[in-house]
Amino acid sequence: MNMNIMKVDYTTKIPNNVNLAEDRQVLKALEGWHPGYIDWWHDMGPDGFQQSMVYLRTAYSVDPRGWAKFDYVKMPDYRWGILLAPEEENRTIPFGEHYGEPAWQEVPGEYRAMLRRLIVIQGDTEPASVEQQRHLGKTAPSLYDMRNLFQVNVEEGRHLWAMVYLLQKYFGRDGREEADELLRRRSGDADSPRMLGAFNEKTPDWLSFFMFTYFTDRDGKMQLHSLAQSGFDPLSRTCRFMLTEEAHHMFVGETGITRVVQRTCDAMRAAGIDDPTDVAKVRALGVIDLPTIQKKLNLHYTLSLDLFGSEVSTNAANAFNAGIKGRYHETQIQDDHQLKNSTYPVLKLVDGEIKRVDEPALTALNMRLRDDYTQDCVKGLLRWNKVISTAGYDYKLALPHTAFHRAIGEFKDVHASPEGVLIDDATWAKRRDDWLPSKSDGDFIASLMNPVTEIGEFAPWISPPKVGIDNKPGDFEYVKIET
Ligand code: BYC
Repeated sequence: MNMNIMKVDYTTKIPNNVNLAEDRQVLKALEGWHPGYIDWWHDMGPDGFQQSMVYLRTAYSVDPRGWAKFDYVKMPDYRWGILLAPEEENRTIPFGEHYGEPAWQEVPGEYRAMLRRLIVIQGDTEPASVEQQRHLGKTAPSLYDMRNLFQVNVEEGRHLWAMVYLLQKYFGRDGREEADELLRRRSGDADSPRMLGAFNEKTPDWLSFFMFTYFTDRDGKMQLHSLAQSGFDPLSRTCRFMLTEEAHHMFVGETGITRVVQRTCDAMRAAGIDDPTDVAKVRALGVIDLPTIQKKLNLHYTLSLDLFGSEVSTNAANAFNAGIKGRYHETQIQDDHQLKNSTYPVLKLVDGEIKRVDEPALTALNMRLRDDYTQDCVKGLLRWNKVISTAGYDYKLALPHTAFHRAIGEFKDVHASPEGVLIDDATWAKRRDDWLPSKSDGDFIASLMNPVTEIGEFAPWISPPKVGIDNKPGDFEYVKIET
């Protein structure tokens, strides 16, 4: 393997392993974009704490055996850089009409618009999530959690850089314009919102943050995996490295929810509560009751399902045929990688009933990726339910049916219960607050969001983690707060 690509050049203003120093035009474009990025970070990045020293990891190499270093750094001084996974020698396009041809090192003219659209959509989600999470530092349940939030935030910033590099290097003037637009749109803005639904929602509290990093970052994982298969090699290499960082974000979500569930179960046990659905009694203990956790889960899971687009999609078919966006673990699938004659079962609304219908596999790619996603989601639920059953409670968190609470695809115009029973508007209106967080659920959670900034201390609604970041001890000062 080429060792130069493993190491990252940190002597330049923009750290990179793509030899930017000799790519004057792109370097100039990126240096031109940099001040706007820093302005955006100050305006829309974490609110407060910008002068605090945060114990962050920074990617120093793309070697999977050791790529990051931990150290105290002020967030605005974080070294955002361009990191691509090493080039695979003689890589070929692993699917679609160009199956088996050498991977492209330049953008193929005929697919330029399609590629640019996917890169822009991917890029748009990264700053969006930072904007959604910008107020959370102020209510962090511990310095450990605060540090994890900021780690996620700086890395989403880096993922924006990754997409902006592709736009500026491979798409000329319109790439530069798109790069500027990525700094102009704002999550939730009425005139200039972010592109995808879930990224315009609020992340009002830390339970939402954990749900978001569990469910929505996991959509990111699936989409990045699909793009990592791309015949456009620079995109593939960028996404492969992004996935390394992404893993930590989902860890934050999974362990965050585990710790909330753990704390709730511990508190219920200590108080001698046998019925976990006795919401008022559980809330009186100052912890989040399991039914409310289920509602938050319902919300974030379904918002994330919408991110996969329509179940049946010609966009998805075209991107696959073109060799631009593949399937999850494409190279490990045993088939023709062209989907010429195969079908895939899709849940559809047929004569007012939810039915499984075989569709051409090519147009059903979004559904397939979403199914892979759902399977991946289940793992966390097993873990959380284990905590609940170990505590002796007969209560199970569950993923709602895919027809429930949808804004995109087959079920966007109907209402269904979490079990997948179709219901009319009046029933929906009556039951909505039983299934999704209500205003009063939000107010209750908000009442618990009191910051805890003493070293080694945790808010009373969440358990401490089992291990520290970088194996640090429980009394480690993850953030040295400077106001
Ligand atoms: N909201 O054929 P359709 C991440 C639009 S997350 C609004 O159904 P397609 C991260 C669609 O654009 C991963 N609009 O779907 C996580 C199209 O509009 P146009 C981000 C939507 O195109 C946490 C029309 O509906 N990456 O990284 O097959 C923190 C018909 O489209 C939505 C990607 O998404 C929606 N939810 O699939 C930080 C990868 N869904 O063009 C980061 C790139 C659909 O006709 N994106 N529409 O006007 C894609 O692969 C696809 O564009 C999509 C949609 C999966 C998003």
